[in-house]
Parts: sequence; structure tokens; C-alpha cells
Amino acid sequence: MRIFSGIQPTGAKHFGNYSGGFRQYAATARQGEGFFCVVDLHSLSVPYDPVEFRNTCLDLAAMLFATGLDPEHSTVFIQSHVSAHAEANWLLGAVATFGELNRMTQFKDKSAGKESVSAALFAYPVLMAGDILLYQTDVVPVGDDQRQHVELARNLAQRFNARFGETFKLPRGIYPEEGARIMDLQAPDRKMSTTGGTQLGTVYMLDEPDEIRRKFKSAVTDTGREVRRAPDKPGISNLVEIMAVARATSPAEVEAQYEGQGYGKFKTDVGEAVIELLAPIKKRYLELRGDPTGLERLLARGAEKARATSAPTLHRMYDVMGFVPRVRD
Ligand code: AQP
Repeated sequence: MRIFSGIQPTGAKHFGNYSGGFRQYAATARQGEGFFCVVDLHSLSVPYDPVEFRNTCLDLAAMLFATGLDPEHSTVFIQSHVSAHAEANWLLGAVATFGELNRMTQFKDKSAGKESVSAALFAYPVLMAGDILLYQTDVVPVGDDQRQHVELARNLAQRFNARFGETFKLPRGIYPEEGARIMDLQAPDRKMSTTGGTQLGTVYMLDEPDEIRRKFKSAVTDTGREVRRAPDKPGISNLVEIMAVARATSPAEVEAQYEGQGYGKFKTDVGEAVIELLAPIKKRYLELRGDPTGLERLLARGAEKARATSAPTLHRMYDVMGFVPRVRD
């Protein structure tokens, strides 16, 4: 089974990224041949700092290994090191329509109220489709917020295959049973997010333990006392999911364990469980980050494998689309 997923090097990564992203990558990678990509080209879709960019990309690569990807088993690389991604993006632009891109809810959310919106933000789901399709991917482990983009990748693959001839495998998104959409601790009606979240409601992977305690202590809860998931209890429901992810158990088990115990102790315990989960990850991350040459070597090896794996699909795309073949002199 071929697995592909990408993650953006935009700012510090948070517990939502762990739950919908990192955690799933490590779990799925064991079931097949995994390709995991720091999608640096995607980051150009929102304003970013070129001085910081290089570091942010390496930080994220280190976090992918620290959260459990084994470089001996999975291919981890930087998107811009494999030029097939930029090329596939342009070629797939032939079958993507303005109308469908305009329907992407993430574009609507991220562009709302902005005076200037980059063309890259609008077109980025096409780049993402190419990322996935280039590897003849079977499954794409992602969080719930990427559902629409994975669906678009499938639609573009189908349209391309129908118009030019069988080229792509149809990928399938896989979403975690719990923790597919971790919400902001201060505003549980919106997802925990790098750009759209509150500072106090976003738990970062590298937060200090005291910072994590403070964030969980001040997490918004709901009326009542019972620790259980319910539509009218978005704050507690979110904390139950976070606890289930942190302790690698089920939300039902969390509810059973905290029956009749009230919110106070529960909030403290969720904070401690998250601290316990993140401590060894942070230790491993700092080791990897302390050896930039070693990290860059792993990424170079990943890029080489990714180039070799994606090349046949890219060539097939050019071929079936009728381009003049390149002749070596
Ligand atoms: N709140 C979330 N709950 C569960 N999964 C989430 N993901 C993101 N937020 C949540 C999943 O994390 C993976 C990487 O996402 P990304 O590359 O979009 O990273 P990001 O830009 O840091 O994610 P944000 O914070 O969601 O970004 P913005 O600020 O763009 O809104 C994906 O699998 C995603 O589903």
C-alpha cells in the first residue's frame, strides 16, 4: 500500500497537527510504503518570512522524525527538492476548474476579510492534488479539514484519466476515528489552527509544561458537571477527544474513567497527559535539530527516492497530454 501526506511549514505545529497529522503518519507508515513531505511550496500561499523559512522547514522535518517516522522505512523529503511537484501542478491546472476551486471552504475561510489574497492560495489544492497523485497513492492520512481537498484530488484524477487516458490511481483519504478535528481550547467552535486560532487556546508541540498546564486550566468548558461528549458541550467534548488521543485510548473509556468527577480535576489531568505525551517527542526533536547535517542528509536521501518514484508518473502525464518528448543529445 502506498501512503502519501504533506504538512505545511507555516509557523509552530500544534496538538491538532499531531492528532490529524503526525500521529496518523507514524501509525499508517507501518502498514505500507510511506512518502511524507514538508510542503514548502504550499507555504507561499500566505505571507511568510523568507529569513525564517529555511529553519521552519527543517524544524518541521525534525518533528516528522521525532513523532515516529522511521527514515529506514519511510521517505521524508522537502517538496521543492522534487521539481515534479511544481510541474504536475501546472499540468493538472488543465483539468481543474475555477468553479471548483472557488468552492473550497479553506480558501473561503483564509481569504475572508483580506484585502489582498495570493493566486497561490486559490490554486493550492491543485498543487496538493499533484503531490498525492504523483506517487500513485492508495491512502492519504489527514485531518478532517483536508477532506474537501482529497476529494478534489480524486476528481482531478478521474477527469484527467477520462480525458487523456489512464494515468493516476484514485487515492482515498483516511481520517482518525477520534481527534480528526481538534478545536481551539478558548473557542471550541473553531479548529485549533496556526493562523486562525487564539494564542491561549492553541497548544504547541514545543510549549513548556507550565504553558500547557496554564492553557488547559483556562480551557473553556460548558454548563453542567459531567465529563461526556454532547453537541451542547463543545468544550468538554474537545477535551475528551484530546485526552483519548494523548492516552491512546477511546473517548468512551475517558468518559467512563471520569464519571462523576467534575471538570476541575479532568482539565488538570488532560494537561498532564498531553505533557507526558509531548515530553519524549520534544527530547527527540531537540536531538535531531542539534544535528542539522544529519537531518539534511536524511532529507536528501528522501528527495532522491521521491524523485525516482514520481518520475514515471510525471513522464506519463507529459506523454498522454501530447507534449514533444525530450530527446537527449
Ligand atoms: N485542528 C486540527 N485537528 C486535527 N487535525 C488537524 N490538522 C490541522 N489542524 C488540525 C491536520 O494537520 C495536518 C497538517 O496540516 P497543515 O499542513 O494544514 O498544517 P497547518 O497549516 O499548521 O494546519 P493549520 O493549523 O490548520 O493551518 P491553518 O493555519 O492553515 O489553518 C493535516 O493533515 C491537517 O488535516
